[in-house]
Amino acid sequence: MRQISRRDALIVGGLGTAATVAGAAGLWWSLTSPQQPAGVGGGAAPVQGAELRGPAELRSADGLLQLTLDAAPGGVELGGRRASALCYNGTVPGPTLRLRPGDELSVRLENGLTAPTNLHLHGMHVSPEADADNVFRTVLPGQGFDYRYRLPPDHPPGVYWYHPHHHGMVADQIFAGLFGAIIVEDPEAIPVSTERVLLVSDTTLDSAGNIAAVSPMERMAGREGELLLLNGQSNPLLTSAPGARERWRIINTCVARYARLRLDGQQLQLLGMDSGRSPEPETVDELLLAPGNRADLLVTAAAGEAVLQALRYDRGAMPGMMGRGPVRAGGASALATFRVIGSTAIPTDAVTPGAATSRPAQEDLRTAAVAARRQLVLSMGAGLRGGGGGMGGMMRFTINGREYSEARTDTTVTAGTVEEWALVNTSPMDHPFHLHVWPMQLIDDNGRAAGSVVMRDVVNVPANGRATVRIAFRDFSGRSVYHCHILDHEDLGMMGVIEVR
Ligand SMILES: [Cu+2]
Repeated sequence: MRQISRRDALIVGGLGTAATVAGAAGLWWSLTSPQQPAGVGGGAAPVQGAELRGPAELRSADGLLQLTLDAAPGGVELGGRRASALCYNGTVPGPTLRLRPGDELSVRLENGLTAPTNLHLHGMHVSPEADADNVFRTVLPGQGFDYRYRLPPDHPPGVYWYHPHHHGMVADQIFAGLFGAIIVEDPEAIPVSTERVLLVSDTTLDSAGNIAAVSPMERMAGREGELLLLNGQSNPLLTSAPGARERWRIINTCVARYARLRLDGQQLQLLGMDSGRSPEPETVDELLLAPGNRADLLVTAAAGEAVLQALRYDRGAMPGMMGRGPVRAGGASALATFRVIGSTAIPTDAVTPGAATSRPAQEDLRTAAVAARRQLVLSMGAGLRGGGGGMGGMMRFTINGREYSEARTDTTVTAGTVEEWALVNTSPMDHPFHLHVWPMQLIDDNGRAAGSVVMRDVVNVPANGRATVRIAFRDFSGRSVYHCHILDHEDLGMMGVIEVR
């Protein structure tokens, strides 16, 4: 492995502080989520405590949602500071799309950026081909493209999201603001007093309000921004009344940051994660959302003020580093403040827990006939990326020893079959594994067998650990991808091509 330059070492994981450097390569740093600094990027502290804003909502009617998404630079407020970001339709996050199973979604994507882009519907069970969820398509600057997606009539309801997926630029474009929520509505609405769409993101602004560039070291670690944001705001205020039952749709859109969430003093019930549904609401104290994961949560409000905390999560350390750095003080960052005031005004019979329990039964692949078993090994290694041209000093990020190549098909699957994949992580960092189009059922999570049907489209594979999933390759055929959802790792090559035929 080539030595890491001191310059690289000084720009570390979103801390903005110098790492311990003992000789050029004697560097170590923790990938624990950093505490949100009080003031960043030129000394201006993020403005906190404003009332939460929600993105604009666009809803399908008569089975169709038709819209234009303009991806372009724009001036927005991030954490209360003026920022030059990348926006969909002028905002960060972009508009929320509300769809129903069986709908058609028609999106005209206009590329007003200076770089190529495209569009991916994360977690959606739609075709990966032609003008649908085709990540191999490129939309050049100044050009547009008409995407058309048809949701199957039995598409799972839940929380999804959209973002660019042009290989090599995914992390930069999402870090700069290109993401938005998709809600696929339940067949029968769950009665709640308030529904909130909450997009967790992070980014770093320089003193001029531009999105900060990141170093090769930050890319290898997976960048974590200095500003932790909820709907583009820093620690916004959510107000509610005692007894209110709220539905929170939480999306972790961060490039690399794990969201380990708590809301102490309030009752939380998990309806589902990703496209997976709990058979009945599951009481939880804490939620871990890897990058890309979503939670569908019921919050029953109790009087008082609670802080939605993002706790530190240790996702491992870079390989090949020596010694241990200092343990940093501090713990959680405040993602939002939940203020519950006033008198109980919610008719409790309208929000009985039973009203949320009638979930459609999910198929259980644990008893399915398995047509093929595969092993996918996620590795980080010394050695020069792509022969070393231009990216000297970068570690290799591979799946089964290979870096991503669009031209190569890594995995060929027979349409209609069920496969079992062992996801093996030989590196000392966690990698959240994402498969497009076809949801994964978690069978074994690092030695713990799943006790129920757990459907995910992002499965965290812990450092030096493993996970086993089963996948039903139903409904759609075509070429698509799987990859690490630390999007810097994806851009660096930790992605493979699957063809279902
Ligand atoms: Cu990774």
